[in-house]
Amino acid sequence: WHGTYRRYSTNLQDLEVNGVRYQRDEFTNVRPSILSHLSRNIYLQPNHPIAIVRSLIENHFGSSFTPITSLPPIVTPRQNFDELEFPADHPGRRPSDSYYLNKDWMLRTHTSAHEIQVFRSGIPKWLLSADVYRRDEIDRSHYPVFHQMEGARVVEPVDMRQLAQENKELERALGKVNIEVEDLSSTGEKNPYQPWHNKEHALLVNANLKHSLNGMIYALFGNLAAQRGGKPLQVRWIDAYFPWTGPSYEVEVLFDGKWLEILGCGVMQQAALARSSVPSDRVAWAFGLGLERIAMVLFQIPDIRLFWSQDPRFLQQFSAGQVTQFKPYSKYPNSSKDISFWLKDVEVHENDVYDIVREVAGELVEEVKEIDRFTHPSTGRSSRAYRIDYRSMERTLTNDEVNTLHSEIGSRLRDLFSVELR
Ligand code: FA5
Ligand code: MG
Repeated sequence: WHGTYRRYSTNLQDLEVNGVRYQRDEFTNVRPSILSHLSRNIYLQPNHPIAIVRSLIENHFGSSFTPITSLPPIVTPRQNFDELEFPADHPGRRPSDSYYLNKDWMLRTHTSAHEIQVFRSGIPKWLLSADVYRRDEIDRSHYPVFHQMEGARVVEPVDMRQLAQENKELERALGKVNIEVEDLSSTGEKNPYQPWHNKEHALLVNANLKHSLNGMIYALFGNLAAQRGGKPLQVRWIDAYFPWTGPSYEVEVLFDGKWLEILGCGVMQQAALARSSVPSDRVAWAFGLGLERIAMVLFQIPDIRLFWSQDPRFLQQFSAGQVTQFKPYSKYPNSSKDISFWLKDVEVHENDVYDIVREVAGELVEEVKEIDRFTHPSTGRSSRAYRIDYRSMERTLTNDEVNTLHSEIGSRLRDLFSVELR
């Protein structure tokens, strides 16, 4: 992919963001259509569903957790990966998966990119919300820009006794509500505690993480009980792996008959925490959750692109502090078109195809699927085929309009990757 990718980036204009110039190099892969999201700040607009979910969570945790909402998205790979113990060859580092301005600067792929700096500032309990960027597939639940909230808590040895008390209270409160938590994790075995931790402290902090997040989940989803016909809210904890936490978990909520992953979390690895100059006798937990995932469920928003809509028919439906059911104004017809091509000398990564589609058609694309991948047995030539579903959330697209977009996508694929359209 590397060769491909170099060709791809040479077509960019000079890269300047907020008055800062970034020298292009072989890592550069951000596109203007992505950079245009940097100034939107939808998570800061009080009446926007993303901001409403953010406030619900902030209110649930209360004023002892400091909200942080102003950290810009351009970070170093060191912040996004190295400080969090990501190995040098981790796939997330590849330009095929992440957006780079150049080899030294990138768009954060998760809010965890700021953990070390926030711990370093000495704030013991905090909630950080921000836009994050990932090169990913295109469908109704994936968009290259989404929002995460990171939460963390650092506990000092002198506070452990109080933490035990707090855990009891949290557990008691959860016993009184209609929630069923299934713990499928194997903490202590395959998902071990850290050997250098005081075992008793590690157990208390781990339990506090679980109770705190179960409480938060109930606060968010508990009042949807009517939709579940009075059945308990089902939550499950499963083992996960993150390089900077141990034990590590993911949490899923049963919604509409499907398990929906809403967050990843764990007890901070002491090596990562030490990087923030946090004294070695403290133990911390951290989590990162997807605000869109939660907002889609709470507000019944069927397509992730809607969050970016500037249409008053969308925006005027929501107001601060209120969870209301989204009323679709209309579902406009879609237009499905295939594109297929022979590869020439360069491999084409599917994320490059998705970026070109977004670049040309933006939010007018609902989904892109690879429908065929074929290598001719005698000539050895390879072909690819993609199906692109065009649909506006706001109006009916004309045939001419769709044809123009579709042929522009073809031309760009041809110009950038020298593919031969079929
Ligand atoms: C992370 O991003 C970790 N930084 C979470 C974490 C924080 C772990 C602190 C440990 C300690 P993950 O890639 O699983 O993990 O993403 C976390 C959540 O973000 C997911 O559970 C999901 O709710 C949301 N998310 C991830 N990818 C997408 C996507 N493409 N679209 C919408 N939401 C997403
Ligand atoms: Mg995950």
